[in-house]
Amino acid sequence: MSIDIKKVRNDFPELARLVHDKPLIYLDNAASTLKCLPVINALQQHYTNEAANIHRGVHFLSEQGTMKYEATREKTQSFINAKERHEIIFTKGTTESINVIAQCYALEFLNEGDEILVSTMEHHSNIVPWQMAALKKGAIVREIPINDDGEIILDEYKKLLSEKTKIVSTCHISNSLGTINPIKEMITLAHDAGAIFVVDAAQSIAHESIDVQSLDCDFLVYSSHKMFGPTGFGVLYGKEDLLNKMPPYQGGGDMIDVVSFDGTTYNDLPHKFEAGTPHIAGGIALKFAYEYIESLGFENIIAHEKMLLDYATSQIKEIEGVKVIGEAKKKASVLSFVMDGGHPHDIGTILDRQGIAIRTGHHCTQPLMKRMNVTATARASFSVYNTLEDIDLFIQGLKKTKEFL
Ligand code: 7TS
Repeated sequence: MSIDIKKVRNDFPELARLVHDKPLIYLDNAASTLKCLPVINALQQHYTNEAANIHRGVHFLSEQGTMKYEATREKTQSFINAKERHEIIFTKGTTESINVIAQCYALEFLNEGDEILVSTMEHHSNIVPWQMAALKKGAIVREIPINDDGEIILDEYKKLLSEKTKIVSTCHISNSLGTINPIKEMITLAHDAGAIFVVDAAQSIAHESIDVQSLDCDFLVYSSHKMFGPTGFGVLYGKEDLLNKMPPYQGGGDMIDVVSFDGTTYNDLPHKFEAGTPHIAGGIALKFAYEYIESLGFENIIAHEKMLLDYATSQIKEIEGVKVIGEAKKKASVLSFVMDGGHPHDIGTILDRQGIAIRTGHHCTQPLMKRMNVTATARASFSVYNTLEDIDLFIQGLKKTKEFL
């Protein structure tokens, strides 16, 4: 079976719209994907017919909402193959998930001189929360270096690991380079050194099959909006024993057992980490994003995106003065580049006038930009609904841009 591209494109209504009177060519999928009909329908259904608060009501709508919301937790468990349903914590997204770990694990269990390792290619949300925790604890955030192709240097990583290392946190796939990191090997090495491992799966969740038990990662985080799901919703997977020993993140409704001025006790997992009314519609709709991805199949998604990346890479390299940033041997569907004589923002703006959406800038990875000796890149990132024609138009657009500049 392969991707039925016509059908897939029909499942994403936004692809039918015009931008500046041109058909939309959406190549900014690493920032956020478009939304598929089952997700849109679930959101509409909730707000039209089923809105009510969950977890606390005895009335029909509240119970129905609770069931649907909790069904997404069960689906999440099976999607990433977590051992327990209550190891799935719902958050606002990747950023919040990492902040939960930094504040409830790092701040709680790290001591002065302990080390947290993150790689050069991390998104700021996988650097800054660790720095904030480290600053308070006198711990040190150290950088796992990468080579010129944008790959983690495993020998350097091994050298950095020591009894001081308490946490290692890296992305599975880099948002700026597309590099697929050897996380399974890195997790084993971290565990051998006595450290826990956090996987930032923001860029991989829609592009690779993930099995947290086989990886044996301690935490894994991602955002729903990068996998055809709603914004403002995300996942924090954590091993039960770690989540149990962590204090709550925020205080409020739902996260308590008994509240009293003599002392409050907390709820069990997962609710201990889920204070307040969540993004109910978002949670309910995420289930449909998982099911949509499953209906396509990761084998087909990977094959389709690889075809797009290989074609786009070969085409872009034909354009004189264009340099690809990030040439890892194992790459996902992200193509970052710079062009002689053209600032990435200008490239992005000119392409936009042709209906082509790409991202430009530092992509929230300033240390990486410095390492690659650029201040910014232009980045095209592909998803399962993109076509070879999209890439032809993008390449034509780039050639026009080059003439213009
Ligand atoms: N980690 C990685 C690897 C990411 O790509 C992103 C978002 C985040 C964390 C943060 O996710 P959020 O959903 O909490 O914001 N990356 C991008 C991007 O590449 N362009 O815009 C957002």
